[in-house]
Amino acid sequence: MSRLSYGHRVELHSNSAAKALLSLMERKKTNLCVSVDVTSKASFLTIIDAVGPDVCLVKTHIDIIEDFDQDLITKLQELSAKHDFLIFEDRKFADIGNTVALQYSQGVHKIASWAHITNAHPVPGPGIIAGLGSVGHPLGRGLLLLSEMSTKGNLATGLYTESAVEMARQNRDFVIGFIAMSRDSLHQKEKDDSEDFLILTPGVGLDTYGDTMGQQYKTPYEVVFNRGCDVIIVGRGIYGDGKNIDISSVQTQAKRFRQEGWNAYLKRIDG
Ligand code: BMP
Repeated sequence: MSRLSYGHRVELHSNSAAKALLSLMERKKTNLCVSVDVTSKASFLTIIDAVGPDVCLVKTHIDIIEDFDQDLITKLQELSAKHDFLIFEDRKFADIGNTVALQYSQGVHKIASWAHITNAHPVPGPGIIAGLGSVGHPLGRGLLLLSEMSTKGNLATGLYTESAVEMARQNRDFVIGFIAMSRDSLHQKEKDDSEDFLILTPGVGLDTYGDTMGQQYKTPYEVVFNRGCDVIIVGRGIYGDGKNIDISSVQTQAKRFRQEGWNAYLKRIDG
């Protein structure tokens, strides 16, 4: 499956967010997602406008923005239209179905109203998909399950990962893929050509191996070519610590990661 082009995989999905993301990657020729983990509205929008031409997806942690308001969402949506990218709120829902449905649709952020994609930990069991799906599926949204994590010592391994994949298989209309470190957990069934999941991978860097809090980085080539992942998620590798943002350096780094990710993908489908 991972040897098929993004464009060829569009028709293997029924979910509109998955279709839109695969078409966009094919059209724009990028598999780069920038994770914009800064705390002011101004920096957030500045970085997104700078990286917009090079990304397929912008990943947000909307709850870290100090001066969040509805205008930020309006501007984010304008940038999404201007630069042609989708929006992924990295909310990591992890509660019972009834609670996550409320967290997804209500409160200050009303995530379901603007995020094309969000994600959840599978730890509560299938009820979390039912809860989020009751809100997101009618809106054409897509869900990613965290079947693995990038950090040292994380518990999402072995049977846990396999169970996450099974939960996704039971809910393919809404679960479009995984946050994972490789395609390995899917291999057996993906031989059956009707199954296709997206693998989005954080913990991607080119100049450092990690941080002081357990993050571990792999290169775009390693995750896309060797491990068969589809989208590289890069944060600090592009904008540093988020203070004193140097726009031209942000743009240079975004183009660098884009090129590395795309070349690894071309080599993979050529394979
Ligand atoms: P950075 O490239 O700056 O290390 O940022 C990585 C981003 O990906 C963060 O927003 C983090 O929340 C997210 N992430 C991760 O690093 N590892 C995971 O396993 C799952 C994540 O969502």
